[in-house]
Amino acid sequence: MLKIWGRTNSVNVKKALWAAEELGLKYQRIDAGMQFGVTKTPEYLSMNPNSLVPTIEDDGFVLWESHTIVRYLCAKHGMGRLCPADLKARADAERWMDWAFTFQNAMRAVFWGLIRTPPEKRDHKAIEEGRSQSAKLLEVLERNLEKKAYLTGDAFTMGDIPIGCEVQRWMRVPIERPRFPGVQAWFDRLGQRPAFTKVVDIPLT
Ligand SMILES: N[C@@H](CCC(=O)N[C@@H](CS)C(=O)NCC(=O)O)C(=O)O
Repeated sequence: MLKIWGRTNSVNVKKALWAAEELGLKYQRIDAGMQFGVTKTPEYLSMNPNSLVPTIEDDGFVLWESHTIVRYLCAKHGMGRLCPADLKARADAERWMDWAFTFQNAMRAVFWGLIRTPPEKRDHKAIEEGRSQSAKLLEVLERNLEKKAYLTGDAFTMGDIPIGCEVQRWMRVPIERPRFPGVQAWFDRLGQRPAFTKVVDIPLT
């Protein structure tokens, strides 16, 4: 059975879990990272020398890097659906997957500052810079979603998964959010997917 190592509150672990859930895969999740440790053990380091989560093992094949895991699972189990079969449509989805890390970088100070740092230690300047940089990036997403239901068109694909996890953090942190009607409508659509509500849209910790 597919194994997925990683704590459920990690944005990058959520991507692997969401893909597995959308694909209806049976999997075993093993807690790892932060308070659970595990990632510094020799066994784990032999699978993932970065000492980070997520890592998966599928029939003896070990893989790390969350977006690559999503690509792999979708290509293996969802070709022509979650993984577009057409090369250009697939590249379009993959472009948004990679862009999700651009957005993650902008959001880092916001998420860590407001969710994982006690109020007296917060760097409010860094939080505001991250918020404003993230809002600027969302203008790009908004332009793409103005006339589309999902990132690459009418259908949900793997292109929606990484950025869906990143935008969930933006939507749930206590900040001022400019109005982005296209992004909001897309996020509401994601909220109708049982897999999203099960493993992604859980309280931020
Ligand atoms: N690019 C890597 C980044 C992985 C990463 O930074 N994971 C974080 C959690 S989101 C981590 O392992 N942090 C240390 C920990 O949880 O102990 C990926 O997408 O898989």
